Amino acid sequence: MIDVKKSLSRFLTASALIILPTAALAAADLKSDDFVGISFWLVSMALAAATVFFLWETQSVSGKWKTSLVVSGLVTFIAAFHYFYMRDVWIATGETPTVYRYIDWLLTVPLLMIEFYLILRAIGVATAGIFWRLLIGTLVMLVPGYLGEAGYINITLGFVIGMLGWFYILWEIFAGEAGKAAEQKAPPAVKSAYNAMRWIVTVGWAIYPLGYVFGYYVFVDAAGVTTPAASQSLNIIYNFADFVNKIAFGLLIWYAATSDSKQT
Ligand SMILES: *C/C=C(C)/C=C/C=C(C)/C=C/C1=C(C)CCCC1(C)C
Repeated sequence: MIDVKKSLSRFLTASALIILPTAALAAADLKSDDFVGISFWLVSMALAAATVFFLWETQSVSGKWKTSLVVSGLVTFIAAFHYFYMRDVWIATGETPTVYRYIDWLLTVPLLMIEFYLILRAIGVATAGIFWRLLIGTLVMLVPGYLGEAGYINITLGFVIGMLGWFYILWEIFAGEAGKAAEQKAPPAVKSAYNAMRWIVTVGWAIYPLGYVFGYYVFVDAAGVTTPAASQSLNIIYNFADFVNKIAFGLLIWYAATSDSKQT
């Protein structure tokens, strides 16, 4: 008999394998001393590989974990595509690809927040309130960040409101309903995954505001004009952050899923 789920996951994995390299065949001319361009290239390939890995691995985890792994694969898939575009913008123009960056975040950050919801749902303690609060926190963090970086509002105003959005997310996953549910009701494998995930959102996500500070405050000359070092550091820091927060985050979920699936 044909196992439909298995075939579907193989089909998805194969599609990713075919589509992603096609998108990567850009006519970009990477210079050997363009380290920001190199970082775009490295992260785009790591994201593409992670996508194939997460989708493929859905086959070897138990049912309740499959959705979490698929979402991890979607995050890296969406990001890989945006990285191909961002890489080309950077290599062709030397400019910061702010709009692609934020479109990517606008899709992938809510998906990462859904991971918290899914991991709690897998043990039957998720509520709609958790989902909505994490989503609102995401928007309050990202929209002002974009408006600041794109020059629609004051750079500091965008930063401050964005920070408040991030703190709201942290509050929810540590002390709010989500944090309490995980604390009180989760079995060990889920609890340790949840713990590790929220530390990524604390420490790993802190890399982003750091990039913002380097890009808009540190490398600004006496006349208030940004220097090339500003956009270089901004992009290197954001690229590194995406590597940690999309791939390492997914690997944590994969680790929890495979350990939990072996036990049951
Ligand atoms: C995959 C992409 C991720 C996980 C992106 C996360 C982005 C942030 C945590 C951004 C945070 C920011 C602030 C906390 C202050 C304002 C500036 C931002 C938007 C860079």
